[in-house]
Amino acid sequence: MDKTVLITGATSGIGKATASLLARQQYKIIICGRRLDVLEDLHKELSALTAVHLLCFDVSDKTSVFEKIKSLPVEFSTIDVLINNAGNAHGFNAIQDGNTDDWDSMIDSNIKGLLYVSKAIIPQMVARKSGHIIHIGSTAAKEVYPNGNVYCATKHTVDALNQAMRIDLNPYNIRVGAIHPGMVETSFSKVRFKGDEERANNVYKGFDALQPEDIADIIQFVISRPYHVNIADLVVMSTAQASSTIVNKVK
Ligand code: 8X3
Repeated sequence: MDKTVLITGATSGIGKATASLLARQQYKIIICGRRLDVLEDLHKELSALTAVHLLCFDVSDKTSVFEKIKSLPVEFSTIDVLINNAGNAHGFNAIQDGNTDDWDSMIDSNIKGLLYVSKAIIPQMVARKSGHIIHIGSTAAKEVYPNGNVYCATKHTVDALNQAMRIDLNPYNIRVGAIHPGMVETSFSKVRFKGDEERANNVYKGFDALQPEDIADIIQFVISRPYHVNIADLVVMSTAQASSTIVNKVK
């Protein structure tokens, strides 16, 4: 496989599952994340399967994003697919009780980080008149739910940017699309609830939640369509989930 895929947030959850699946299918992959030790372990594991390069940076650190992407060795520097996956939820409070540091963190990674990484990679896609950008949004990009406020706003922005990039990049033959997962059993809720494992685990109890591998599978499907096919916008929930607030849980 001569396609190179760059994945942000590759150290856990959907990003890690996607890196593993694409490595098994011999895509060349660039794994990006903030935790060097985890990236190194993953690099070691996946190098047995395919060509892997790691880039350690925080997507919200503008200078670092541009420097690291510029530092890619020539054999990894042509990026065919960008997967904008990094992002998180911090806190779960009504707007009047929200923590402004949490708001900053979500806006910095989910919006600004996605923009910086895209800005660092889009010019080469424009020059080549080819490329594929996939945004990992959320059902929170499509509806707002109690206490979701700023997180939902950041994901609505991802939805808007997905549409905006598709429009602006349309003359350049670039594919742009988003996948919007519902509840996926990852460390997402643990981060949102600031380490409260019991509360986090309860989110995924009583129903068959989506697993990160389910979304990785869909990403692999999306990127392997013939080039004239662009999956523009895809909402994915577990069968038990009907909306952000309606989940059929066994009592
Ligand atoms: C994650 C899904 O339901 O917590 O983006 O918003 S949810």
